[in-house]
Amino acid sequence: MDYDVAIRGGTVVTASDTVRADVGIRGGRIVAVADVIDGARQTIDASGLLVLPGGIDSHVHIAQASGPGIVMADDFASGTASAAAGGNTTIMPFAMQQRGRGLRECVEEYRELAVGKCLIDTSFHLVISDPTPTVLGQELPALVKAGYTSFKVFMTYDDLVLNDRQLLEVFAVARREQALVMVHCEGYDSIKYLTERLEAEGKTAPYYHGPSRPQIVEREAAHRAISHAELLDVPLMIVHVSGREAMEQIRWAQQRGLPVYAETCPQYITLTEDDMKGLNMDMTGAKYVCSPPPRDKESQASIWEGLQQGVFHTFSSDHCPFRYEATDGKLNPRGRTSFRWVPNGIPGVETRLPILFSEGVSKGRISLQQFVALSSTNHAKMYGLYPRKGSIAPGFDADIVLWDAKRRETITQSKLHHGSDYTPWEGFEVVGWPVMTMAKGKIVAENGKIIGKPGDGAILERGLSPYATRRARH
Ligand code: DUC
Ligand code: ZN
Ligand code: ZN
Repeated sequence: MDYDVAIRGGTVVTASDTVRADVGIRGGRIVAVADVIDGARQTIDASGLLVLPGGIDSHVHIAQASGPGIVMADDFASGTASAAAGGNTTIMPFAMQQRGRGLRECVEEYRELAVGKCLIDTSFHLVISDPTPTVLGQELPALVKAGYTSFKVFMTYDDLVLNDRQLLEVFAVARREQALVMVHCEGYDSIKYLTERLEAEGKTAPYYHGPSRPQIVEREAAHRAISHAELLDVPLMIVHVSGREAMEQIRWAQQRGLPVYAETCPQYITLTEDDMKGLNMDMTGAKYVCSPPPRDKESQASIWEGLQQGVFHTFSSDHCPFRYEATDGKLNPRGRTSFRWVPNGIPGVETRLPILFSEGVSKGRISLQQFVALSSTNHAKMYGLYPRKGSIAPGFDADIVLWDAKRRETITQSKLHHGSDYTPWEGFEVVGWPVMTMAKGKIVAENGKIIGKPGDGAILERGLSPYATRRARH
């Protein structure tokens, strides 16, 4: 048998096993995992390296408008290049409906931005912000059938928030179509109330982003979303969980047997609210403003507990890149000074895997199997890409990252490929680094150098999530 590529001498790690094996690739797919693979046109020496399924980041924002005049710092070329350099082979951004517009036309616009630009495979979730009868009765069911099998709803933000009645109506469609609903759990009215109170007290520095949306606000919304989902008997994915309070709601639901799933992110295991103080409460704190906000050390410890015990299924970046020093950036948000105008979100698609590996595997908090599950396999399973993506076995796409588990690196902006002009992890030291990323059998990034080309990545439709089909098959 002949192969296009053989990856030889490495240690193959999946969500269930660690084995010394070679990997044979033909036509962009894995066709053999064996003791010895000879007879390949190209041989890659992986001795001393881990051979992992490419990272799947199921929560990123690319080229999304974020209010008037504010656009994200990554387009699909830079966002996917950055992802690939960080060891990822698939990303899942959002196609966001703007209020007053049809869902289908918004989706088409996002697709247009992505087609021909992506270096790695890309698959969209939807965001529903205007659940009109046409959206719920026609557009959404048609889009689920067309492969957009997950969608996000928000419980906050002026231009995105759904009220309880609307949430229930969207959940009902998810149940009927067996799509997976993702929820941003933070309570709109509480945030608005607290924001106005803080501003009236003159507390407008970026630091007060945290006190304007404390854990109680996230916990209340998580409980409300879980209750609505239970009422309608629909599975739920709660995204970007920041700390103990919301996590305990999720664990409570899971212990009652409810199909409630959860995601967390690097910021909630490494950053704290103090980062938003910047230098002496100046605007540099804006570099860490994201929602929900980073919490405290105690919350970080609870998130680790949730990662270790399986409360969390996915670990995503929530890459939401803005520039700091730019007219559309975080330093001078729309010419205003209050934290309320700082765009919410931080870049992180390229640093997600090194941070989880270093803080998790290198520090002995999670196993290699848990790392692979949390960074790749569970994303594929959760969002209908399995068994095409998310593991190393015959039949899977040859989406592979060669990983140096011993390599020490210091994260710094000059090493990264995203469109932001900073990283929140400047100076952060990690042990474990991606040295080569291969997507569908072709090298897309090697040692920080981008080799792939825009258009190499496809826009993928997905199957239904087995987690959304209620009597779960997973
Ligand atoms: N929610 C996200 O999912 N990403 C960035 C900001 C936000 O509120
Ligand atoms: Zn969100
Ligand atoms: Zn997000």
